[in-house]
Amino acid sequence: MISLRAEELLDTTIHSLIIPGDKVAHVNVKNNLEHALLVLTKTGYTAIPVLDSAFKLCGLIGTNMIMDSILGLERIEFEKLEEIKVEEVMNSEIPRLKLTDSASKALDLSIDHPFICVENEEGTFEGIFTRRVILKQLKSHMNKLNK
Ligand code: 2BA
Repeated sequence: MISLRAEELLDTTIHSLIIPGDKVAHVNVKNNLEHALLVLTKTGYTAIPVLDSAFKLCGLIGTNMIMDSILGLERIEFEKLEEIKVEEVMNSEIPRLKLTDSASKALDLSIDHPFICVENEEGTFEGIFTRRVILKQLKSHMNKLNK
């Protein structure tokens, strides 16, 4: 990934700063929670995007949402993991970015969201913008200022 000056970084579009879709762990909206929990556990991420079969962005699912949905009054009802679909539990009220949005807008959203999903004009998933990427760019800029 290229290293940019701060003004350039904030003015630039997020296009060169995203993790591309083929490198992002995700689940299908029709998968059951058992599969989603498996993907989350194996990848180590706390939340990942939910897509439909046309690769359109539907929402996010996280371990906390899954655990909350199988929490009974006296015990965790693990047997429900197989019955419940991701679409019943996911959060579909999520911020979205377009490839043409500025890094400045993405930085604002990163304050409250560890990652933001990026889609193209047709709503097809393109990748994610993470806190890690923007922090790395800012750190590189600060290092240059101190030299
Ligand atoms: P979390 O899973 O809560 O991860 C928080 C931070 O911990 C990550 O920040 C990263 O620095 C580190 N981390 C966690 N799991 C990791 C792993 N398997 N490999 C390497 N580093 C790991 P960010 O990189 O800024 O990511 C922010 C959030 O974006 C993550 O939150 C996760 O929900 C999502 N994410 C990042 N990369 C992803 C990917 N390739 N696929 C799916 N989701 C991803």
